[in-house]
Amino acid sequence: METILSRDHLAHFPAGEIYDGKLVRPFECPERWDYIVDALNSEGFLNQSNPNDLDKEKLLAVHEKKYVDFLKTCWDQWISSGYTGEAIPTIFPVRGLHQDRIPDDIDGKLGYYALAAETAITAGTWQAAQAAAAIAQTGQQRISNGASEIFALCRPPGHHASSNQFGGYCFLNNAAIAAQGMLTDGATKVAILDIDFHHGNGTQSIFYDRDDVLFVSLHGNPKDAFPHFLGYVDETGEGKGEGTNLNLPMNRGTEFPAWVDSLELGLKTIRDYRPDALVVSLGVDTFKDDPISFFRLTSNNYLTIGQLISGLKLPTLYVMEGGYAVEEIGVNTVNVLLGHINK
Ligand code: OKP
Ligand code: ZN
Repeated sequence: METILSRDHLAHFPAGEIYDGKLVRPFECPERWDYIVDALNSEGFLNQSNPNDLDKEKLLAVHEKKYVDFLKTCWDQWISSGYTGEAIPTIFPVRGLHQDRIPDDIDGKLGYYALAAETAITAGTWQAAQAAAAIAQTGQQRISNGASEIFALCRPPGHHASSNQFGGYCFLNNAAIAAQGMLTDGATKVAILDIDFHHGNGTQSIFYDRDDVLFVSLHGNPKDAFPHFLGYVDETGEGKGEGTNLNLPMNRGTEFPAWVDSLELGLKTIRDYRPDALVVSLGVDTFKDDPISFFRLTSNNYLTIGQLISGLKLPTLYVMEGGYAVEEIGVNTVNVLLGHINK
């Protein structure tokens, strides 16, 4: 299996995340990438390539131009406003406030385009986000050209980013860009399976009213888990998209037998949908020792997950999302890929 990766992820390394009433070192940190590459190397996944340049037109098929322009210019405007720290949103267009007036001031703009407050924008954020999107897109191009499985080692992750919002460590929705690219490049139907611990609210919202993308997500029950305000079972799609969104939330302490029951249901739904290709939003924050999540999967379980997904016999693009038990992230991620190719 070929991996697409880039060192440009290093440009995004914020010093602070709001957590526990403090600015802490972000859980989503650059060395996550190193642990994954080390594990790829030691398991013989030596076919590693850099991405092609991002196709801007395809980016704009998923994200609003104004939002992309905001991401591009945010840091410069932050600095020219006289700030010296990292750009963190502090006010949001919540209930009772205008939803549709975009402020000029950077504090207003940040809040307008933000989903949450933990995610800082820094000098290199746009460069890294663009590189991650290019990685997913290059993986997509390989699949569209006939590859059967590709690993897109994206960092920062993407599944919380909607067409016009960042947050949850995400800026551009790498998996959505890949899925949309597959459609543009000839697929009729694509399925996205999101197995990150957190609900992929951004991906869901991007495709919610469409019937050419099936979105299936296994995640911590939003009553108890980030992103808190989306990811319930009754969200089944709307309009033409009714019936093409499946949320499988699970409660605190969920272990593999129950988790895999949800996976089997998700896989059956994907099979019945008969897509031309599959995008997997691959997060390994379902691991028992993940510091911000509450499922109990073990390292061996990830081998089984890869095996089960490969049973779909679909061209499959794995897109890296979360995983914050940093020392185990490599083994857990590469176990999915090993499971997939060993069948
Ligand atoms: C990004 B991805 C938990 C705080 C959660 C944000 C988590 C973003 C996860 N107490 N903070 O889906 O892995
Ligand atoms: Zn996650």
